[in-house]
Amino acid sequence: MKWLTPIEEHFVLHRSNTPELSADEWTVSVTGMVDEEVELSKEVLQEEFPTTTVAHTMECAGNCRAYFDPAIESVAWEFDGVSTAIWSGTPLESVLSRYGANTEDGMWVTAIGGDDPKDGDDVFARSIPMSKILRDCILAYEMNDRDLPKEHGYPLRLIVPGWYGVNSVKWLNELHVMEKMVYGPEWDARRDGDLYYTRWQQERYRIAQADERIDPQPTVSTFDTWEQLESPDIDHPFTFDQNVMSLIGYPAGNDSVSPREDGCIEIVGTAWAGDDEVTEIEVSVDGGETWYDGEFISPPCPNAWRLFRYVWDADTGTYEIVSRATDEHGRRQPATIATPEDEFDGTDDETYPWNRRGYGANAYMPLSTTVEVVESGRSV
Ligand SMILES: Nc1nc2c(c(=O)[nH]1)N[C@H]1C(S)=C(S)[C@@H](COP(=O)(O)O)O[C@H]1N2
Ligand SMILES: [Mo]
Repeated sequence: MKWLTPIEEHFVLHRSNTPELSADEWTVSVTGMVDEEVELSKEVLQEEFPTTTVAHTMECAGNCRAYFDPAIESVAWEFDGVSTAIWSGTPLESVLSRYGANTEDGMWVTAIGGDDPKDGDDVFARSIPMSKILRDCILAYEMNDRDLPKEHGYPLRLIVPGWYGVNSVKWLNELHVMEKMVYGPEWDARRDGDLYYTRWQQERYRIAQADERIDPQPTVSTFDTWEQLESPDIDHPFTFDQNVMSLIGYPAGNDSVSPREDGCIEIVGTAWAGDDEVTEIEVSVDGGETWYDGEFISPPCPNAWRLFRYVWDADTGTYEIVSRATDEHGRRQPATIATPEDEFDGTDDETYPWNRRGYGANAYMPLSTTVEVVESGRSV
């Protein structure tokens, strides 16, 4: 298992056609509550602003959607909607401070994509709270030390480290500094009157049960997705910070494996917790009955996953292998995904809420794999 995902293996997802853009012509405008509205080219960003690098494990909010029952109509990710890359670009904080943006707590920055919608009239726009923008968001123009590839947002994209992929707007066109998130009639139909900016923030990518009406809202009292799920006062959480999660990479499902010379099998995987730290990893070889502590084998890195292993003294037989992680706040992956009949919309150790678009699932049991341990060939 690799810590860094090679670009060719990094998952790709967007809801429209990939636009054909040229870095020579493309600019990002900074608008809204700023002293001076400007248009910035990639060249200006590279030459006049500091450069910084962030690691980011990006997970699609729909990762693991394939495990919902009844099934959800959308990209049916199993567990492959997650990757780790190193992104380089301009810290957003430096741009906002140069142009006199209002960066008080409670402000938002709405990032607008330059997608090329085919038949829809929705503009891809996401609002990010100012506290997160100032902490670590960047305007990225490089990925793993190479020019950003077209499908990952060339020439410029927003990177929101540790948050679900949907927040990291590709082909970034505009950053609008505002007092609320993208909301209300003026954004439903902005400027030319027939472009809708609110759908991807207010209607999609919010966690809701089967038939509930989702009301648009100008703000939300906490940003961490798990905290929103836990809060009785928040109705339809926004998918911001990634929930604690883990995956086993070796052995892979339905494999037969033989132990090494010493009779052990090294189980290896990754664990992450968005922009929180992942602090504990446990491994089970009997489908979640008994748990053993795994050990992290890569150092902690903000906003990125950590590799872990568990050295398992394995006898021959059939086993069900699974892992579960806990974050720095003591929040642990739940066992299964609920059904709509459960009408469960909170959090506990047992179940993750079923929701109609299949967002945010971090249950471990759907990820368990059956492994056959065969003779090691070791001489007795
Ligand atoms: N402009 C734009 N940005 C976008 C999207 C999109 O449709 N348009 N999709 C988002 C979603 S849902 C995800 S999961 C990530 C995926 O980023 P990647 O393709 O670089 O992995 O991009 C996000 N940024
Ligand atoms: Mo996504």
